[in-house]
Amino acid sequence: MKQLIEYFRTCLVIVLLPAVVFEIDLKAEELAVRISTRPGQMRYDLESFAVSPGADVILTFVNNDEMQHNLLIIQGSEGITMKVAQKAWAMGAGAVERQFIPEMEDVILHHTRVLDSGQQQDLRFTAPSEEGQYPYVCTLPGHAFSMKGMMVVTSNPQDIIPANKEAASSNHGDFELRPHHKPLVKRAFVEDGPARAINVGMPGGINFCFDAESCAVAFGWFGPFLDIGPDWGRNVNERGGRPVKVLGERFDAGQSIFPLRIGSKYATPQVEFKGYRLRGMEAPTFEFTVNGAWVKETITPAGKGIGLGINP
Ligand SMILES: [Cu+2]
Repeated sequence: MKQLIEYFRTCLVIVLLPAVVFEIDLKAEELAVRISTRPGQMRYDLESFAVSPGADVILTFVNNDEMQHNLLIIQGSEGITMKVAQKAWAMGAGAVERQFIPEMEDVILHHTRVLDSGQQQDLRFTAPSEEGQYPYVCTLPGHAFSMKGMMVVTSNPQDIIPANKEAASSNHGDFELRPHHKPLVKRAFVEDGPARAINVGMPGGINFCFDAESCAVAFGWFGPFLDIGPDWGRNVNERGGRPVKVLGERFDAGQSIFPLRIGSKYATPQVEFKGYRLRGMEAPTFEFTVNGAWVKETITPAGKGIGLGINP
């Protein structure tokens, strides 16, 4: 009899066990999402993912790039991604301490801090109960043009978009020139640019066009660098190809500090371009004479916000 009870008890345990395990499985309905960066490309490696409404999400953001990045999940109508990014870029001096997170509590749902190269951070959150598209973006200066993606909240798993092709390809043309780990210089005529343009793209998304005629920065822009497609396949002769296209958004290079004047305040200075020097990772140095005096200027991204700094 005792043996029989023991037998039934064992059977009961065997029958119950799978049910218990199953229940634990159901309770642990968590979605683990891992997003890292594509080194040197200013992109997330995952540009869309789907979650069910109200799901528990663990999003691990891994920064395996050399640059700093963050990740904000936001909500809002079309164009909200750039609105948030531009607000972050306009934060000025306090932006770094505030992790490039603008004060937009109703828009920003979750965010990481600014991660250095090699760092990672987990975001644990409950997915919105409302179905829809929730963008994510990096708000470091210039990054939002390419560093973005979409969290799709849907109760229909079939809606899961396999690695969002649209976001990944963008409309930057077939020959987008990208500064990866060091500044890039491209001597080419740019649309609406000066005749003797030297274009510099810097990792971090700050770019500028130096006018070798006036020896001053003509304009700057942030975001992607150049579409050299129109100039592609031509000879070195700059005038041969069609003007290359500036990608991203132009900003005022701060004309008040240009042009540099030596000697009389009022006379138009005689400037002569002598050349530029590129040293690996460092920003390029331009050399020219102003009324015979030799001048060297290193042009770097501004310490804060969007802009350029000049280091004589
Ligand atoms: Cu970034």
